[in-house]
Amino acid sequence: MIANLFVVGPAGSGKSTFTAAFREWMLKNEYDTIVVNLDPGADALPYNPDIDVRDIVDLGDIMAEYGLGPNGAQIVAADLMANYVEDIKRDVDSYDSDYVIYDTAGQLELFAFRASSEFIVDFLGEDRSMLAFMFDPSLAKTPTGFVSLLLLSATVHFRFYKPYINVLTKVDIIEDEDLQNIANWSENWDMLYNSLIKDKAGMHKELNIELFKAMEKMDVFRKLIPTSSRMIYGYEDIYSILQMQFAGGEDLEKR
Ligand SMILES: Nc1nc2c(ncn2[C@@H]2O[C@H](COP(=O)(O)OP(=O)(O)OP(=O)(O)O)[C@@H](O)[C@H]2O)c(=O)[nH]1
Ligand SMILES: [Mg+2]
Repeated sequence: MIANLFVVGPAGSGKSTFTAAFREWMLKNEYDTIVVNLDPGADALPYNPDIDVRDIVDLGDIMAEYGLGPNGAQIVAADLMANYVEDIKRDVDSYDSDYVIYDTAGQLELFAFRASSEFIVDFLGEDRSMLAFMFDPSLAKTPTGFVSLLLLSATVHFRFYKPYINVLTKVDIIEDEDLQNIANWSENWDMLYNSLIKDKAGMHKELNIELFKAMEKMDVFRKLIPTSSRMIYGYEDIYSILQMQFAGGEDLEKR
């Protein structure tokens, strides 16, 4: 195994579609890759998972057994997954695949803020894991939305303490002007700061300065990788980052 990529992000940000499209790109380029669905609440997936946690943990059963509604059952399911992590790892290992992409729970907090997830990521990914945090352009196109997502991705990083990348999804449906703004903000923090001040004129300037200083210290500023699952765009960049992180940039032999 070369690398494990855990795809995380807010509900509807494009995790499952990203997972499907990245796998397609990897396989087209002959990189041995499997996909694991770690979302017990997934209804329909845009890919056929090689390993599917829904085969192990069934939301309907949990609702019946514990007398819970769908939200409570999702929480129990997220924690129950940890009990089966050895089985999942055995399945993953049996593929002997170079790359493993993990699609995670729809609601970010189910993945990011349960103690069980930390254990699951450490156990499955060992020391070869990276997180890919999805930025939905509908939120990222406003300065406050962009800063909120930066902070959220930093919080997830803080929880797992693994290398991470920030990915902008759905660039095929975003206006050119919005895309340009997001690109500028992701590369030039002064521009982000100025847009924030303009957008929220009433916001206390000092507060923003302190917030930005803290963000800089936390190293949350990083370039966003633009992608589109519709256009299969941006996946070479994701692959390159994985290579840089885990294989020193060398393009390893295809199988
Ligand atoms: N146009 C376009 N739509 C996209 C893209 N990626 C995702 N979508 C759409 O965005 C919606 C949400 O995508 P999903 O992949 O289900 O997002 P998710 O984060 O897995 O969602 P949950 O697991 O339900 O939280 C779907 O309607 C997708 O078709 C993209 O690159 N381009
Ligand atoms: Mg999903």
